This record gives sequence, structure tokens and C-alpha cells, in this order.
Amino acid sequence: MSLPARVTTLVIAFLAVVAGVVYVALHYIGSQPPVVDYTPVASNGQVSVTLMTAPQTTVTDKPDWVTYFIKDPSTGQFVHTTYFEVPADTRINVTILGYDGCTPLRNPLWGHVTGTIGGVENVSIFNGKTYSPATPVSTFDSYANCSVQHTFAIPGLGINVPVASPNTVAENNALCTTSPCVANNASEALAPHSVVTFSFVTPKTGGTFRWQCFIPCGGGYLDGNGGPMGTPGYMMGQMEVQA
Ligand SMILES: [Cu+2]
Repeated sequence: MSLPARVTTLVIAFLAVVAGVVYVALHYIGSQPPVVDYTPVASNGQVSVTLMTAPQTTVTDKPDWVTYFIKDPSTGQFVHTTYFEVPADTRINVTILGYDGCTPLRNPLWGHVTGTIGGVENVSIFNGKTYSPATPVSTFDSYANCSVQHTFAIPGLGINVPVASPNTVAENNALCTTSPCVANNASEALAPHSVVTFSFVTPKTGGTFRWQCFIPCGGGYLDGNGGPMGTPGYMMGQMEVQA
């Protein structure tokens, strides 16, 4: 092989390795889910934030992972992310559309609603036909009843919200199968789900607050804590508080 040919081969091989390293760094380590910005739609010291849980993530290359979605207030579309931004010192009125089925909590402590205004979440269950009346709930016993699917917890603010689930076997066997479970697919939007609402107030100073689910819902992973439980954009995320 001539010298120029050897140099060319070496350079190409080197660039291939560099490309591989860059791909791994961006794809597996550095990739951050998009941030849904609610700050422009806050008014009178309040803002409404809408999340969704789903039994699968058919919009990504992890179709069998459970996940959250967040509704983009500017488009009305559910975005596959767990990162959102809200203003400081503001009442956040959260709605979670809970489209997944029930899983028991590993620790009954996480069945207590904490850190919300009034210490409760309001729960309505859609059974596929009708909604039950919204009822305030402060404690769930996820072993006695099929009642909780995931949790929405911000440990840095003392917030823990067990996300209520559809209760019956029939409902849990009729869950949505394509995510996000939204109105552009009417049969999915009408799958059994919970509607959970609660409010809390963001701190007066800004900051980044990690939030996550505490149900070990990473099916197929050690103790259920891998996969979606440890991956930003699925069962853990960030609330960015803008001062
Ligand atoms: Cu979960």
C-alpha cells in the first residue's frame, strides 16, 4: 500500500471512531429531553400543567417502556418529555391523565399525598363510558386495592402524589395501546384512565427540581428500577422554576 493510501485509510478509520464516540456521547449520555415551557401562559399567579402517563411509548425506540408525556400549551400536543418550566412563586394546577394500569407501591409511605394544597389530590376515573365524580383523596392503599399506577414526586419540595389508576380488572385489560393516548385517536383517548388534579406553589426563588416516579415500574429490569425509571423523559424529569 502506498503512503498516501495508508494515510487516507488511517484518517478514515480515525474519523469513524470519532463519529462513534460522538454518537454514543450524544445519544446515550448527553441527550436531554425537550423542555415544555409554561411560563408564557401563567397569569394571575397561576398556571395549568397537564401530564399524561401511558402504558407504552410507541413514539420512541423503547415501545414497551411506561412513560410520562407533557402537554405543550402552545400547540396542545403531548410531547414525549418529563422536563417542564414554570414561574417562581406561582400556583401550579396540575392535571394528570393516568392511562396506565395499577401496580402496588414498594413502600406504603408513598401512598400518602403530601405537599399539595389541602394535602389531597382529586380523583375521577373514566371507565370507558363515564367519569366518576371527582373525589379528594389523601391516602391510597395500593395493596388492598388496584388504585395506584405511578407517582409524581418532587422530593426537594416535599411533594408526593400517587397517581390514581383505573380500578377494575376489566378496565385494566382495556388500556390504551398507542401513546400518547390522545384525541387524534379517539379509541385511545376513550380508553379507561384516571383524571388526577392537585395544586402546589412553586418556591419564591428559582431552581431546578428533580421529579420522579417511585413505583419501580421498569418491568424486566432489576427490581424494576432500570429502564424507564432511570431514563430522563420516561419516569424521571425536571421542573425548572424561573425566578
Ligand atoms: Cu412509574
